[in-house]
Amino acid sequence: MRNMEIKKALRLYFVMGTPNSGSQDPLAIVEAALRGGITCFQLREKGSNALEGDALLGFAKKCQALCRLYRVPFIINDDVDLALAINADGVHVGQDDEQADSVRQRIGPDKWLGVSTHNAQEVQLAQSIGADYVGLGPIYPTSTKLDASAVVGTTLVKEIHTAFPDMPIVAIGGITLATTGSIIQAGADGVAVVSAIASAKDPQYAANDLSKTIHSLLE
Ligand code: 3NM
Repeated sequence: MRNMEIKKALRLYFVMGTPNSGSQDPLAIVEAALRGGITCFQLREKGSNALEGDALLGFAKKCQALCRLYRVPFIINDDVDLALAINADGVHVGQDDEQADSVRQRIGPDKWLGVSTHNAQEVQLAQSIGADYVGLGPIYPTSTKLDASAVVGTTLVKEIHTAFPDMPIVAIGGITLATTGSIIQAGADGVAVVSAIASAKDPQYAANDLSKTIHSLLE
């Protein structure tokens, strides 16, 4: 039941922080993405000019309120204290962030825990410490995450989906409308994107296009 709910939420997973918003109002982008049909939102406040302290707390609360309005899960990247302070729906961590098993202990059994992974061994470890889903990437080259590891392609999605059929999988890294279909066909439950929505001329339109493509393949 929880697995099915998570797999559905992963379908169109929008990841963003204020540094990804260019000259646009970041909150307006989040709302446009929600109107366009994203199924999950992750606040990933990283990079130069990232918000901190009260400014971050305030922005996170505004994002959370919008997500609640649209009944979309609100996940915090790599900041367990913030996730606990505002009672977010979950936490996402990478391999270099706080150890996933200690994160699970701190957030308890109910909040979702996502872990970024790059191979079967990392997925196995994530599963053993009770991750609710794994991120796989970067599928394609991306300029959004400067320290992204080597490109894995859709081959890894197929391999992980076959080896861990119950584990919810979201693919990330350089994904566009044009490549979304092949990623879903490879066995991902959904795609996670930053720039395909945040840098689009019309984020609502971009999200809606992605949403229609994904739902037509998964219904
Ligand atoms: N994580 P875009 S790639 C946040 O490989 C993130 O784990 C990645 O941004 C990973 O959709 C990435 O603009 C950036 O390529 C994704």
